[in-house]
Amino acid sequence: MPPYYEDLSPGTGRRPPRAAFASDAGRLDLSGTWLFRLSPTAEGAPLDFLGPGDPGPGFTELPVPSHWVLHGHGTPRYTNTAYPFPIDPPHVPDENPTGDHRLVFHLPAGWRGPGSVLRFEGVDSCFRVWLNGRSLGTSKGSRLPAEFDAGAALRPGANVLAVRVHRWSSGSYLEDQDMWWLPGIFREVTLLERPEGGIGDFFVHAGFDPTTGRGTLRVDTDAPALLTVPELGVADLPPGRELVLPAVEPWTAETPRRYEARLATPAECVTLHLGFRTVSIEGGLLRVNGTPLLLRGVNRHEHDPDHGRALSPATMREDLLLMKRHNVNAVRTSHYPPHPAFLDLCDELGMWVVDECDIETHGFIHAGWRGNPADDPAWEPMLLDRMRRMVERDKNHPSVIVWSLGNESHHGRNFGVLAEWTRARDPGRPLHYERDRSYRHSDFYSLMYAPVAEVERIGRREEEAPPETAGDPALEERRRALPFLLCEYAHAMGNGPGSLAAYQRAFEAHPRLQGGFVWEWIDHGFRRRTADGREYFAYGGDFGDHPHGGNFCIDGLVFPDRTPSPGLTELKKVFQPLAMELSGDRLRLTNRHAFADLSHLRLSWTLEDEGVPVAGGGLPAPAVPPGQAAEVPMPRLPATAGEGLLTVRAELAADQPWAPAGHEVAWEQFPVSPAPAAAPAPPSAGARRRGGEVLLGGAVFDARTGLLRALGPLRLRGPRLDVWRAPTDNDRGMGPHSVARDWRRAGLDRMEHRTEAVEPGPGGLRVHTRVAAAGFERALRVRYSWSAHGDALRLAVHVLPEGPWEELPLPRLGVGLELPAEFGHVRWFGRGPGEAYPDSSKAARVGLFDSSVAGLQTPYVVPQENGHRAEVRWAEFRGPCRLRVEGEGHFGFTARRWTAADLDAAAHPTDLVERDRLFVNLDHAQHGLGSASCGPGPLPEHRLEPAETRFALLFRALPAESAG
Ligand code: IPT
Repeated sequence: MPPYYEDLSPGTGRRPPRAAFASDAGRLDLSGTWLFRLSPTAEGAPLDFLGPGDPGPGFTELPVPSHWVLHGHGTPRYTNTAYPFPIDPPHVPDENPTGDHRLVFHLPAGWRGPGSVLRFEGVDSCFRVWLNGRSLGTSKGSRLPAEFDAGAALRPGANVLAVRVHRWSSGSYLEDQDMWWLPGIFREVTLLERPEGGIGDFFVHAGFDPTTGRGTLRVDTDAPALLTVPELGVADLPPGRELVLPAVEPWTAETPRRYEARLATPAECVTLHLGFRTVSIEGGLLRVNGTPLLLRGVNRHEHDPDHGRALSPATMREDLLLMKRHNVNAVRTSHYPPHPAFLDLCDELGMWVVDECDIETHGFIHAGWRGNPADDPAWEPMLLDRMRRMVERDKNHPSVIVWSLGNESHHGRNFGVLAEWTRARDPGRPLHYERDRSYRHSDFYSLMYAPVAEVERIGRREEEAPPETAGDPALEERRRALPFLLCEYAHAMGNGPGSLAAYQRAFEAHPRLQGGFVWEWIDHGFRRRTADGREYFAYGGDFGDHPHGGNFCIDGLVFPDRTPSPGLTELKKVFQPLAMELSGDRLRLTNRHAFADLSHLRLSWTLEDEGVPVAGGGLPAPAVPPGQAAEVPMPRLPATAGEGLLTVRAELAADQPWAPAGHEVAWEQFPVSPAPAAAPAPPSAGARRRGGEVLLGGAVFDARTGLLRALGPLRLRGPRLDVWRAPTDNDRGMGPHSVARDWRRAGLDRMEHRTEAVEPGPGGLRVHTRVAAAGFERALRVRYSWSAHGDALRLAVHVLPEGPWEELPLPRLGVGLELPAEFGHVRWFGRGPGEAYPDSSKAARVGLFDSSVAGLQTPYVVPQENGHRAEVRWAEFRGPCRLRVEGEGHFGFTARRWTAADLDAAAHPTDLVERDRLFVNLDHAQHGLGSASCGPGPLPEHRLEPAETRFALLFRALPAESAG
């Protein structure tokens, strides 16, 4: 007989799964300080802590819930697909860290002991439990509840609860999600009174018929319990009887209307919140209350930089508030059922939820999928147990609209068993499973990381049949009729993702595309400190863990501490549920909500002249119905002297549970008058040599290299061509997509400059150079043409690629220069306030901005190219004097105290050491971001192909601005 942690039973001694609910029966939260001891193996751990006497040696204190590896006992381990132990199912290595937990608790006076239940909300990965020395049972399935009968073992007064937790178990084979392996009792443990005649389980069915406005209500329960909904006048509805309510307000994620209800027997009363809604798939579309949905979703793992998956209620709420404030309307609970309180919050605040089962066997890919538990009948009970525990626990949540069978487990018969059971148990929710490309067990056609072009093809119903259905017309016909979801897309690793707007355009253009879920919500980094106390976030390998998946877990829209990344800011803009278009003096408003009209928003406008507000006011906000459009007249705008931009903002008119009044939901910017064309002044001076220098107006150049050395009082190292950027995670890419590897092979990180000619003349200075990498003939010929125009110095750059450059985009194309260290501030007119790249620029509006150099940096957990400000008209770099740069046409800039090579070499932001100057890049263009760290690279239009290029910049050294 194998030990319980290696057998194929999901557990022993457990009670049947049931709904999570709150009642007036006694509930004792056993969270707090427990005793803990770690043993290196399961076999060698003594059972000396079960009884009332002192436990054996080696125990220290540990908070519960927690993961012991985050409290100094062993280390967290991160792997993506690889199992951190040999593929030898269902066995695990002898080295199986085993944590013994012990708590003495006191039963409150008056506790109704018989029938009491011990409930564990989540224990990773397998455990056995004893109460007062009596074994109650065992369980596997880390992110799912387990209940044990405790009544017979319970005593008045002091009770000894002992829990032995094994880091590895047969269950671990089903838990190969791309995340940290974090053992422990990481969710609450409670003791529940189960009064005789109380309520064991119930299933509320609260439907809504949009054509009549009627609600239907039925509760199935194992007790003779009666349902009362005071607000609806429902009193004592018996189980199993369906009631039709003439008028109810439906629940939707946009309008999360709930009705408080009581389900009661004489012995117990449960409080619940009903949400009336009906989920269906009709006409090939996922609908709620008859209306098709567009899911603007994210994949959410549970992660906290200090506590791992032991999340506080405040952190769960913070996630939801952040999501709602960024126009996210859907969550896929990748890849396991979340803490049950999270779903309560989704019901309350409004969120569409795809609830995913705790099943992933991804590591079998490294064994050619041989022995995959998903396809082995011997594993069926364990898989089915997980599905049942999820469905039973979460079935009463209106927010849960789809059940997902799991993630990345290839395919197999057991999914058929799960699907069949679930359909029978809950016909009211469709099923999702992505990896079985026959989709026989899924009600969605679903993919991950498909490129925009493929998604569009699917939208037009022009996709090819997957091989799994190609030979089976009936199956293929079924698949073709399914609604489409991208269960993962836009890999938000490091700087990125790009192309969010392009995906959204596709989703909005084709009804069959019902949206998707960005991968992923949060960077799974752990807070650590350097020896000298500076904080950083650790990732795979930083704990000496091996094998490890490096920083592949740092792929979220928020940083580990939940600071929104630029990617989330971009997502908010792209997801905004209100589209605005200006045509003439009319503003067209398209309401992209599915259920809410626009009456919760108020509109305002601002006219800016060269970034300075000159006029503004409110606008009437019509209550445009969901999915419809209306026009409002715009006031007559005054003329602007310079570039005029109109910005229209929509903000919350009143406080919402998820954001205060004034929170900006949507905005749009419209150019209303172009920048006046400045007639180029004729050159005011010629260039002449003086010793080793060339003088031109107020500028001094090195006569040998042609580089600018001084401009008036300002000493600098002159601009010269720069094509390199510190590769982003998306540049590094995964698999075949590594453009960064191509760049390095081509030597773009080590370009050398050869000055061919420095030619002063009456019209200015011409410098000819050839820029190329050692070992290669391909080059960029660069001509710098400098001319003086009063106090301004103009630089026109001409770049001509030479030799074979095929298929090799440039990271960036522009010039780099160095300023003295005292330059620490930038003011600019262009896109801001945040960074922007060609395929991630919607969130940055055009305006006048100001930042310290430190404030320009985005602290990606792994340093990489960042902080680029785009479509800049002019910028002033400020120090003892000002260097003003104006573009003839727009340019971009970065300014930092380290080089691209420094950024490239750093593993954590704390590795970056400030140098003695400011490194400024003035870019004509940057390569897009894409999301090739797992998925497609930038779209063709956002690739920076080498081509003959001309751009021009105007430089001025100006005195520092006087205060005030
Ligand atoms: C997909 C996984 O489902 C997800 O958990 C995560 O690992 C993501 O990739 C990458 O971060 S798997 C897919 C790339 C085959």
